[in-house]
Amino acid sequence: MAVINLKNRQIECKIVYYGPGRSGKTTNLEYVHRAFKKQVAGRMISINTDGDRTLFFDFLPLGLGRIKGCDVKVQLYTVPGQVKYASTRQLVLKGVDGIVFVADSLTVRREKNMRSLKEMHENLKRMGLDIRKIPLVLQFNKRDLGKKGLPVMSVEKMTYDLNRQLKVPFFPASAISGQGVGGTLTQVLKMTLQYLQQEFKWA
Ligand SMILES: Nc1nc2c(ncn2[C@@H]2O[C@H](COP(=O)(O)OP(=O)(O)OP(=O)(O)O)[C@@H](O)[C@H]2O)c(=O)[nH]1
Ligand SMILES: [Mg+2]
Repeated sequence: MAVINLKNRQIECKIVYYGPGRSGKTTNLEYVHRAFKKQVAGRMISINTDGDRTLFFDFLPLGLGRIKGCDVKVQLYTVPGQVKYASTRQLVLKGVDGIVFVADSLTVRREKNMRSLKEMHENLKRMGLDIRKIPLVLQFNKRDLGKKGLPVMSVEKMTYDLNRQLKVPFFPASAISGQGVGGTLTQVLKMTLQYLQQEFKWA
């Protein structure tokens, strides 16, 4: 839940990167941390990791400066994608204002993507949130692997699997090179701030 202080004209909101294990959520935040230095407002903190696996969450604070007269701060989080960390995912999702669902383009990860999206839907419902209302963007990550000869799904197939009902903005991406990372983040921020403006009429 965003913290909106109209008296001091300060807004703080929370964006969560959700998705199956190894889809590239932490890699997204690492790229943002490297490439958007001007907006990075503090250290990237990875709580409890095992190699490149997130066991609790990653956190990166951003400062967007003044938007419509308000000082806007954003907190980016990632969930741990491994199946066994279901309760941690619920915990990290608490108070979410906007979501990036990071799907893996590898064909072998098809089921995992769909299962994770379904779980996210259920977690949101449990928290009284509607997946069709919350600002949500899909990212089809690891597009580069197709060019390396690995079997990846077409954007059309991933759209059919994950977005035929939701119909939210989606971005092909390669988080490792940063392609599509900025576009994904910009879109979710735009949608989240618009949503908060409507909800809290701060503009
Ligand atoms: N080729 C390629 N590899 C990627 C890309 N994004 C991430 N990876 C690699 O995939 C592996 C998993 O990436 P992470 O960012 O740790 O994945 P995660 O979603 O945070 O995984 P969990 O923390 O287990 O949920 C790492 O070895 C990354 O380097 C990409 O766009 N292309
Ligand atoms: Mg991670």
